[in-house]
Amino acid sequence: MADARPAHTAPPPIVRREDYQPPEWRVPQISLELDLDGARTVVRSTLEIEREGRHRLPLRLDAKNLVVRRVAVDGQAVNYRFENDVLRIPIEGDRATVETEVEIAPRANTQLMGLYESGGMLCTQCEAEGFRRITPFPDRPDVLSRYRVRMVADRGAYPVLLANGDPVAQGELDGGRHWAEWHDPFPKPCYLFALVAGSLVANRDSFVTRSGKTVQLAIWVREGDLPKTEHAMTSLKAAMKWDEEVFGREYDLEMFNIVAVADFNFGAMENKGLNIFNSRYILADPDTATDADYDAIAGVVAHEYFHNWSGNRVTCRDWFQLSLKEGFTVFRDQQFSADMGSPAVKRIEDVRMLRAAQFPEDGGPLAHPVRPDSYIEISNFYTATVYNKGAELIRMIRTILGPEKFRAGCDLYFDRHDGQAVTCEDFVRAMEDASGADLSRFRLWYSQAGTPRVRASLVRGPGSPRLLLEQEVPPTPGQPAKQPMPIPLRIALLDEATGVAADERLVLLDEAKAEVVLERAPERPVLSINRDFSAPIIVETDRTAADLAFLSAHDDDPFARYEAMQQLMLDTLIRSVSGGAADHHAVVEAVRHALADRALDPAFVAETVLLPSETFIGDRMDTVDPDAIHRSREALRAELGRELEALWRQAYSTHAANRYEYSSSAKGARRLRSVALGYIMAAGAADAPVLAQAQFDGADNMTDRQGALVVLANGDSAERQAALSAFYDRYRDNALVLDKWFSVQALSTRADTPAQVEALARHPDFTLSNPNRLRSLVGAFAANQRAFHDVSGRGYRFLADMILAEDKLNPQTAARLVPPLGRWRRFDEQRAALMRAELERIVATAGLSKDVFEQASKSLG
Ligand code: B3K
Ligand code: ZN
Repeated sequence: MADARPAHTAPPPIVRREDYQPPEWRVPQISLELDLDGARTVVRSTLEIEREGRHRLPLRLDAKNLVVRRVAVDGQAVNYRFENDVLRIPIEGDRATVETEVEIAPRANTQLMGLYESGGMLCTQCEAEGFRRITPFPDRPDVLSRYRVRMVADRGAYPVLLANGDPVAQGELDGGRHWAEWHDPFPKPCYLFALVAGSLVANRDSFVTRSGKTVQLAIWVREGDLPKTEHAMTSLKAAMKWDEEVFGREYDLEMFNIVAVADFNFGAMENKGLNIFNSRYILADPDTATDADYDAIAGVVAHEYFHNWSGNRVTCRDWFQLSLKEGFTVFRDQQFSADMGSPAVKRIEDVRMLRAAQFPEDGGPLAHPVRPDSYIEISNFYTATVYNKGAELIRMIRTILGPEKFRAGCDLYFDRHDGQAVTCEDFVRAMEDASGADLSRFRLWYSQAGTPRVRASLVRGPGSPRLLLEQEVPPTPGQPAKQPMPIPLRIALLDEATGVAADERLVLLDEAKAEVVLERAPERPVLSINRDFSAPIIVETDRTAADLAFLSAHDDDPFARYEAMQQLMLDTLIRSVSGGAADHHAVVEAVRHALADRALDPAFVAETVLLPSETFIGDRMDTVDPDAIHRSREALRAELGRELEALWRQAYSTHAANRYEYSSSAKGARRLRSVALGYIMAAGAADAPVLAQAQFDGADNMTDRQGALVVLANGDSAERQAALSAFYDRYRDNALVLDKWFSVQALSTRADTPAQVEALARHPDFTLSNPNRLRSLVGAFAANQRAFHDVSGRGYRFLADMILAEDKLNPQTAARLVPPLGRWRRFDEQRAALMRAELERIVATAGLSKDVFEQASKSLG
């Protein structure tokens, strides 16, 4: 309960971007000595400090949950003040050596911030403000220091001792103890500090950089996990090479270490030279990881590696600038994954993710700009807006500038700011300076929240057709009125007679309204717009079902082709949810066409024949009716299943499982096969459960096995329970696979899912202390629209109970579960009242963390 707010106190303070002040003291050098032990660790630190500017202020060090044993300045004990988590130390001159000695208790650290224990090893997490839980320090990203770290520990319990940079010395001590010293030559902010101590083994490899330097690579895991590290290692080497080729960025230390830990608040952490990963983004073999897991591992390994330049060499001035490193690095990892596989499928996945996570955020009470203006707890701002919309901003800059000028802008940014802590503004200015472009209005994308809506209609002849565009940026909390944004729209006209695209161009819509005359138009033009999803917006057009069906079969831009199909499905579903006649004909024919088109990549077909999710359908409606959406979507699924059953069966057998192989084509085949199985099941075919059971039993890989399990778990065949039990028995000792077992049930489309989930929360393998397990059950359930929004309100009550229980252990992870309750405005009165009541119950709870307080109180807003 370390960070709990006492009941009935004033709300916690708000930090504002406009209040930024440069640091009063610099710390060019820090030496740390840690006497490591799970129960009690002693941390001695020596800071070389320098006064910045002309002021007489004391040295201000952040310190949280530390037992301070000694503070000395230039060797002399001093009188210091320690209140509200800040240590104030009077300093006479402009330079001094400040020593502190503190005690911490890693084993008692359930928040997983600072130094903590996971599975017997000790590891750290410092971003954003965890370093203050290890030692007193100016814990802000614009204080950059060179680190020397000496670790002392029992050799039996902690045979491996790792820290940032390169190892410089090690030795033995009496009593079975040993020590190791590491130096990191690159000045860094303290959020990039890391150490690991434990019983670990390494998968070792090396990489020769393009300038000929050999870098030693190691991925550290627990002994039995070594065979599962190959894919992560392959991905790391591919990422190192790609960053040299595409961005001209080389690695800079002699050594690059990655450590996998089981208990971790998010995906991974880019600590300089010592990345620490949630084990789910490292460990994979065909028996335990799906193709999606393999892709995620490659993406996250690359992301953390790319941070070495976009984040570490050039870092953030303050946490409001978080997207400077995160948006840019997500963009870089997306480009990497696109180059490693299918760019079309990757783009579809990224947009699906943006729509599932970011659009709802942008349209709800927690909406904030990519560069936020204020926060109570910065951990709450590691959001889809900062990350994924942030990546879309970088992509739009690239679209506007073109690839060559964009690359020149990146080069200038890295050259100009190497070793500095900078702002989003510095990034945009480097782009302008290198390209000559004027991005003044583009800056609105950083400051204005909300997803712009663009209405587009094509007015056909006489004469050249005209494209009428109109944009609107909705009000968001604190931003009632908006300026029009500069929106880059890739458009083309397709000739209805030939299917050929003409007059592809980039239109920059930067007024509220615009009219574009399209001169080189074909006779019967059909509009293709926001091609490749050139802007993160919602487009509304007056295209007919026939236009959309035509585009879904002919558009030469794969994303636009997928999008046309989605729009056709969405229009059909929304009409039927709103009580209109359910005319499924156009969708059935468009899907038939996609399945029959032999020229298409099976991975693309699998994406394009999937119906929009229930949540996405809800997002496009004025009031979400979860039950009606579920019914309409299931009805369309069933009809697609029945009408096209022969084609689904054909797709299923054409892509029949062969011996497992990890390749793009094998992945695409597995994906389409699982989608086809889902439709055969939806058709109600009598043999479908048997088919699924056979796939489940015969699978030689997790993708096929889980694919079959999902289909069975959604139904009520006799095979269902058998498969769930078999899966559990086979993987009960593998935490990452057991997470899948929980998720599959939490995401089930069955009517009894709320009750099943409540029961699973009492299962002996469920625990609040492991964030992966918590998310696998509770996070997945909250994403299951129909189950979570059960009209009884039991889903809301369950989630609130879980949030309150988790908050006592791990506020950061608890707070991430709040947003689904904040969507109450989108639902009918009865549900909205029930959701609000749970939020109110949360806010009224004594001892709530500021993390959960911020999310829950803003959600009521
Ligand atoms: N930078 C870390 C995220 C840290 C989250 C702190 N609450 C991982 C990443 O984005 O690469
Ligand atoms: Zn990142």
